[in-house]
Amino acid sequence: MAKNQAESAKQPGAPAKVTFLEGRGELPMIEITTPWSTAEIYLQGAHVTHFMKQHEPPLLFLSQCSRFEEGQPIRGGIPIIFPWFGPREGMGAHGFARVKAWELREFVPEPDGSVSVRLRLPDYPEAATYPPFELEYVVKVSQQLSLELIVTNKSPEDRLEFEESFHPYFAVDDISAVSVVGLEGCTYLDRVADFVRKVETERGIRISSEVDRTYLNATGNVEIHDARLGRLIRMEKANSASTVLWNPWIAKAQQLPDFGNDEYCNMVCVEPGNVASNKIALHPGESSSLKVKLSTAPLT
Ligand code: TA6
Repeated sequence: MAKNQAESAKQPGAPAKVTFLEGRGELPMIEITTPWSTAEIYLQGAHVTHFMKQHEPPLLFLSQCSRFEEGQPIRGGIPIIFPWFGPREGMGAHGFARVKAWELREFVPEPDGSVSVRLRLPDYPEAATYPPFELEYVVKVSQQLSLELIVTNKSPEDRLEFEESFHPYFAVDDISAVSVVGLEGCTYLDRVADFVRKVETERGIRISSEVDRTYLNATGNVEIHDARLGRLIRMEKANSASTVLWNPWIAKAQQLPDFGNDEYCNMVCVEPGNVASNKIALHPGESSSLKVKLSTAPLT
């Protein structure tokens, strides 16, 4: 590419580039390039596996050991959790939306060079035990990464009850130099202590062992301060009452077949959603919209 073309491509306003290709494991994938960033979305699970601003390290962690097989969860990126959170007898953890193929509905390149991709979960047998619903997902790629999960109860008479969450794996340089800010004062269920209810007392939460906490009625925004990288990751959320914080640490990392033994050092999950007592119930015809905007800034 000639220099002037390269420069024009970097100026806001150059059209976004959207490419459809076979990704890892020959799974269909959408590759997106904007004037500010690149992103990748696999149709399996409508899974955002990559987002990176120019001149920055990737925002998202993706395990070197992740599977890329039909029907298997991808380890890393941003799994979509629906219609249940956590384990369920005889079924995969975190619902079926993340392991099924989604349909691409449309992609809309904007004049400023950003692009929005809309995907839909087709009807699958796994949904048979739920009232009829529509599940759509909109991913907007620009200098930030904006996500919206839209659930509509299509039943004429039944309530639709579900849990939902984004499950982003954020990339960090070294977990020992990371603090998570924004959950102080919130009540949480501590999974590593038999789901005992506790209150968060730390303004900046540091992680030095397995952490698996479901913060309830936690509607506030959260920041991840990465002192080694000098980066602040900001998670602004709307219509989300719960936030889960997870790092597997050493023992759990060794138990996960699709996760490297030492990869716990380079990731933290901060998961905006509506789970546990914050789960959602929609009346017939009602819709919900879980929104999150992910951005980065220098950590000053
Ligand atoms: O979000 C926290 C959590 O529920 C942890 O308990 C751990 O199981 C993590 O999700 C990963 O779940 P997965 O099903 O992707 O292995």
